[in-house]
Amino acid sequence: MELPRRTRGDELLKPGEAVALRQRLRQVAARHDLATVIACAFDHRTRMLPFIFADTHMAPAGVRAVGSAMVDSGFDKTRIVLQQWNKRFRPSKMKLEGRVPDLFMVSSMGLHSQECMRMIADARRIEPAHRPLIIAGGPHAVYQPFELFSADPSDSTSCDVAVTGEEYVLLSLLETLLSMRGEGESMRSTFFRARNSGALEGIPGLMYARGDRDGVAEELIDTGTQRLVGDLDELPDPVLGYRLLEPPSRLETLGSQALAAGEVRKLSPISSIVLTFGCKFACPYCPIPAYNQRQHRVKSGGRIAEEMGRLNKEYGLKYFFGADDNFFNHKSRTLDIVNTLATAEFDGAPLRKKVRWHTEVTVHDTLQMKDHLQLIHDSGCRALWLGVEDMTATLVNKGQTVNKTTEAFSRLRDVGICPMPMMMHHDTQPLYSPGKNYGLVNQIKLLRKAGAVSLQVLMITPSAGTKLYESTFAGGQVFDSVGGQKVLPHMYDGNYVVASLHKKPWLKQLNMMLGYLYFYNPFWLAVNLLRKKTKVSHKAAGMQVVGILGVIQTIRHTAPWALRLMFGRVQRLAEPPASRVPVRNLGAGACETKAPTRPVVQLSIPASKMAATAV
Ligand code: B12
Ligand code: SF4
Repeated sequence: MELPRRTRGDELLKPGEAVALRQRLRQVAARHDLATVIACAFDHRTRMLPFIFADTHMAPAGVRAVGSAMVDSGFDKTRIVLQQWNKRFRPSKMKLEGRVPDLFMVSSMGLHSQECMRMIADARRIEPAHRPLIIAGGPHAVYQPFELFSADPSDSTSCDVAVTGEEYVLLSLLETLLSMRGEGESMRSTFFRARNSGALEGIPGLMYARGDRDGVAEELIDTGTQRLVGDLDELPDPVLGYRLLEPPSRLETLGSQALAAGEVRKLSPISSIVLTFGCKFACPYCPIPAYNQRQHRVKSGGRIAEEMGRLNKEYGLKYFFGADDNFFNHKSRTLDIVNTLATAEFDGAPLRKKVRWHTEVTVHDTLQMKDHLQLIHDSGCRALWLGVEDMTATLVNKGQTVNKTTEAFSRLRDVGICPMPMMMHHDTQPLYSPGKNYGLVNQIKLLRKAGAVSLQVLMITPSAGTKLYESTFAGGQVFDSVGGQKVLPHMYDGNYVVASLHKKPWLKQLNMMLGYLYFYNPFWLAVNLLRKKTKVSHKAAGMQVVGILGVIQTIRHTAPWALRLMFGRVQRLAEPPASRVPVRNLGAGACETKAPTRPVVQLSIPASKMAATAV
């Protein structure tokens, strides 16, 4: 099921609301002197293609945005810990400037949720009188907040509150809590008083538990869908967040100082940056349009230029990755941004000479922009990731065809922008189809000919918050365990076959490995090194090196799973994960009240008996 949308016309905050909230908080911040640790959950088992390098060399924008919002609201005593760099970090041992923080926040994607829960469990080891208020956020909290609460009396691993929205929701929560906080009172105690008095019910975008036992939910309160910041120029300055990063270490504790500005570029050479949010398409396997309540939100070109310039000046950051869903979504808005970037100056020098940026777009919109690609290159863009999915549009039709994809790729290459295709493998797609463009290898060959510089091949996998999510489970496609091994959250990354009706699901796993090997290998590395030099050919050779290393990691991680799929018995789920306790929904845009759901029912069908049906 997709995330619910607020009433039409009420999806966005009023202009200026986000800025005004931070101004109000700044007036009370000094009095409260909050210390905050924000952790980013990261499961190291996810380290493989397609993001083997980017995953640890790009300090995530989500935790940095939350950190920037805290600092911009006057709460300077804030530290960001990335599990990517601090694998052994133990919240139970954290001290910031000599004291246990008032707030412990944790951000997680669904696939990192085991690590997220491990950190929450560890933070709960701090005795209640000193324990920080535990706040969870990020994509996992947005799409499946109930998973952050325990309903099991023998296990009290729950956050205190999940923020199912963006910075504004968190800051609204803090404003309410600080307005009620007594002298010297802990934030956790204030939170419980606020919750019990009903003071949090008017803040859309929260989920919290009720029950007699701390950490064990008997009921969950969902305050409804957040209002979104419409004008992204109102977001806090991202420069602030980079000052808060914990330096990498093997220790369980925090260091005395945050990472020095001069070290940021070495550890996080790519900077993810918010440019736009939202996408006009409605792919049934994608949660993004519903998350954005069908809104397209943009930052102005001037603000983007200013941010890039300052991030470059303060930290030496040169490479930016737009956190866009579809940067070319709206032609005139895109042109406004790129025109500004192409002509912007920073400290008296053209910005386009100092920075390079990359982002995600669609094939369809690239062709709409075909007359402006040179301008886009001149504004600093050097690579675009395109959701090609299946070039024949059999899996999903976003207006892509073999000819259109080929045209888009060659036009991008001509102006010096690397086309980076993202493909989706699925049950009905064979490895090779003689004389047709349908097979995986046939399409990879076409993409390579068209000029693809890198490749992503992922198996279509159910994603929470999408139209297809529930029906994929109901259709018996989703595996619960294979050969006795449970499918764990970190395996929902598209690299593992965890949902399929193919009678030999191991073939799908093998196909992905072969697809990667067909694209990334020493032969193509040599070809790329030797072939005629073009604007992007050296980048293709570089990507081959990264890709070959990535393939080794990918095969190492996924080959044992392929063997299980071959020989093991597949147990299937009949329902997606759901809250085990009733969820009471308040406020606009909240889903209908759910009754307690039944425990997950499993279908047990030997893999050999499954029909080779399409997804
Ligand atoms: C850039 C990006 C990446 C980059 C960079 C990741 C990084 N290290 O920074 C790369 C390319 C590496 C990547 C990889 C993957 N990604 Co990605 N990625 C994105 C993307 C497009 C933007 C993320 C971003 O920077 N947003 C901007 C920041 C500011 O927003 P945010 O992270 O949502 O944070 C806001 C709120 O969530 C909230 N918040 C966040 N944390 C916290 C914490 C607290 C305490 C609070 C209160 C609030 C809060 O406040 C923030 C500010 O508004 C999103 C889609 C999107 N538009 O958000 C997908 C997305 C995050 N990715 C997703 C996925 C699935 C993946 C992959 C698994 C894809 C794959 N199959 O390989 C891999 C995972 C790799 C790995 N090992 O982790 C999913 C996650 C879905 C989920 N339910 O968890 C998303 C949401 C896309 C989608 N399908 O909807 N990704
Ligand atoms: S085009 Fe991309 S971002 Fe847009 S709905 Fe489809 S998958 Fe999602």
